[in-house]
Amino acid sequence: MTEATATAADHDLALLAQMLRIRRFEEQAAECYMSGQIRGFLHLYVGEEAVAVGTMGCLTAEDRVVAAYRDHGHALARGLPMATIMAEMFGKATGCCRGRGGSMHLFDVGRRFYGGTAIVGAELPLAVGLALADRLQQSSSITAVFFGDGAVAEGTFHESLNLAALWQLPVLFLCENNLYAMGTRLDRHQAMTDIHAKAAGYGIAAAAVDGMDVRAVEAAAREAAESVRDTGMPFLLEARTYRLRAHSMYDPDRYRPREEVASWQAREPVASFADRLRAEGRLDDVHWQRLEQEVAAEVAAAVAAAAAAPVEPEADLTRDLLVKAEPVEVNACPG
Ligand SMILES: Cc1ncc(C[n+]2csc(CCOP(=O)(O)OP(=O)(O)O)c2C)c(N)n1
Ligand SMILES: [Mg+2]
Repeated sequence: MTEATATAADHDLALLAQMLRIRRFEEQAAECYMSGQIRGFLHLYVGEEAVAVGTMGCLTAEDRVVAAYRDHGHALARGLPMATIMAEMFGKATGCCRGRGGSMHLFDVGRRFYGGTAIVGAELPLAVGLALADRLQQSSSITAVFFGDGAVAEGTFHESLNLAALWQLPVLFLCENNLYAMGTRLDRHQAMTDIHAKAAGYGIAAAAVDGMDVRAVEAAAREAAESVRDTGMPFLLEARTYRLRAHSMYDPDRYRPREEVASWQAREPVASFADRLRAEGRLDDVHWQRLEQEVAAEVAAAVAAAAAAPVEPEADLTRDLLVKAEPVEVNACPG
């Protein structure tokens, strides 16, 4: 094996390991939810791993990342420690937001990971604002924002694309088109379902990619990120993917034909990439088992640490509150 092929093989195995970490983390999170250790909302990223993993490697540590509420995979791929994410989901003080944000609000300024946003479409103007700040400060960072097909129906999608193009802002818009916004299929809320084609209306370059294929995502994301860096202009990449679990833990998932789910399941990104690497002679059973064991140990350690961690002390409850506690005079505002 030449040095170049060895490096390519290592890279592929790293992609596989990242996707497996997300998959096993999500499966464990579902179990912790059923046992009552995780409460509130929980949206799993199972089936969509190739999108976050394929994209994140094309960004530098100085770039900025914004995600929607299905954000565990993005946070893991961005390098937030698994234990910190799990603790956050357990509502513990050792979580990345000291347990105040939970599953939908993972956040880490040091890693330039700005959410986790529960409001559909809210991630888009946030990303435009971050990119505007970077442009004004003449920074070379770009901002990548992940959003769902459901966000395309929001006004913020159009406003954000328009302003990013008008003000020439370095935003990589990454639409995770998994065909559904809760129970609403894309063709029931969009007159024109080719999401990337909508970018033309704002003069923004765009492409679509198979979001189940991590290599394809990586190649497309690299081109897209390079375009944003080289031109300073936005780019819209639509990754066509599928969530293999229900929308959230509350969703009975009765709106999707079984054959449809099965056809996407057959192409699920972790197993299909592992099969491909086996066929190429880059992965064998021993390696796969070792990988599974390493990931299982990391997940188990994250759960144990989260379970043992304290909740935030009561004395800290008013920490970070912006509103003063003094009574406000009613009708103090003239007119
Ligand atoms: C502004 C707003 N409207 C409605 C909701 C309720 N809601 C939560 S998730 C969701 C669907 C979003 O679908 P999509 O953007 O495709 O993301 P996916 O769940 O498929 O990842 C909706 C409508 C919300 N959170 N925010
Ligand atoms: Mg969706």
